[in-house]
Amino acid sequence: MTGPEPYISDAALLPVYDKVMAQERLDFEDGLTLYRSPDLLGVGFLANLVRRRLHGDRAYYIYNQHLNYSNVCVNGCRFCAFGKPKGDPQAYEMSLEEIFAKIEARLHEPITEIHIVGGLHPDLPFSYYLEMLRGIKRLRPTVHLQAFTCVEIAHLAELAGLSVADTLEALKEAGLGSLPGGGAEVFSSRIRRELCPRKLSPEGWLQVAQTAHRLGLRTNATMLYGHLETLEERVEHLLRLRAAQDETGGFLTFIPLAFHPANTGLSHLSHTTGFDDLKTIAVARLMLDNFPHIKSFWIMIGPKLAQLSLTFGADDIDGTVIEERITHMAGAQTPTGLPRQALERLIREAGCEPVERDTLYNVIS
Ligand code: V47
Repeated sequence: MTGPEPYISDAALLPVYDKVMAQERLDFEDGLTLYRSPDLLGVGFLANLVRRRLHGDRAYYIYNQHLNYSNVCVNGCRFCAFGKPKGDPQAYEMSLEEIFAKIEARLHEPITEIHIVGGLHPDLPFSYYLEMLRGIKRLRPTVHLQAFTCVEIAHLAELAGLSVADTLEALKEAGLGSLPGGGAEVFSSRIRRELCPRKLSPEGWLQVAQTAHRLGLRTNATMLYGHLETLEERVEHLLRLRAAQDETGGFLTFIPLAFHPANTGLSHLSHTTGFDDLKTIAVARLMLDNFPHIKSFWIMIGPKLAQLSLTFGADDIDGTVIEERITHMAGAQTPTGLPRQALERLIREAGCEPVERDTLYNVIS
């Protein structure tokens, strides 16, 4: 290769190319330049340079099971079709027996992670959450429990009358392995006022994540994009995550979440476009230089785009999933699960090597 010109047609990207080659940190203006550039292939080329530097041609997936134990939620976020107030005809909460039956029904499968997320239930006792983790561990002693977003953790701490650190310690003792990345949405006070005024603040979300890191728990991070946020607010969100990661280093994976409008308070909005989905993955890979992994969640952007994202900065396409409600309540047309062979085929045909991982990215096969 003589220079980047055959791969980059937008001259505005050339200074960013120089920084990427020199492994220099990108700043707010670089983030905006990347987002504003019409040269998607150029931005993808830059993100792919970083992705290959970190992971070669490996692409990860996991054999996991999702469990959404209850959709009862006191927050009422406008972008969410999943959460319902208590007493709503569509509200549900699983008993511990129902949860254990769901785990038992799939004991014959080589599941390595159970991903557990729910709404903010007003009155389920803290013991319910502890017993949930303990009971699942009894049934599947070696499984990794990735459970409860930072928002749920703050809510449980309040319910239990404990500090966040003591809440996390108690959950860890009951079997908690790591925290999923949900609930971050966009760290903009304007967006939070408009869409989720009752939700844990950005500072609160970051504090829970960093407390978890200090206790030795890894956590993920997300950004819900494609609703009312500006490009500036997206870049700001990424920079706040990067600054937090500089301090505690416990974030494992960043997952951009494409907004699904159906059945939400924003149902008049359109879906995200493929261009924006790929661009967002690529910008995340380039800005989050201290995040080991960028995951495209195929449930939200579809298997075909998730496959393409593997050459736009993503090194992970999540997993088998099987039963997912948050995106499907908001109108997702994707399947609710994919078999291992389908995931491996997507990865292989993208020119990558499929690597089955556990939650902490230890290689399984
Ligand atoms: O926090 C809610 C988002 C999140 C909608 O950590 C919506 O590996 C799109 O965080 N359209 C939960 N998104 C899911 C989540 C997640 C998913 C996969 C992997 C991981 C991980 C985390 O879903 C919520 C919220 O930000 N969400 N409503 C909607 N209408």
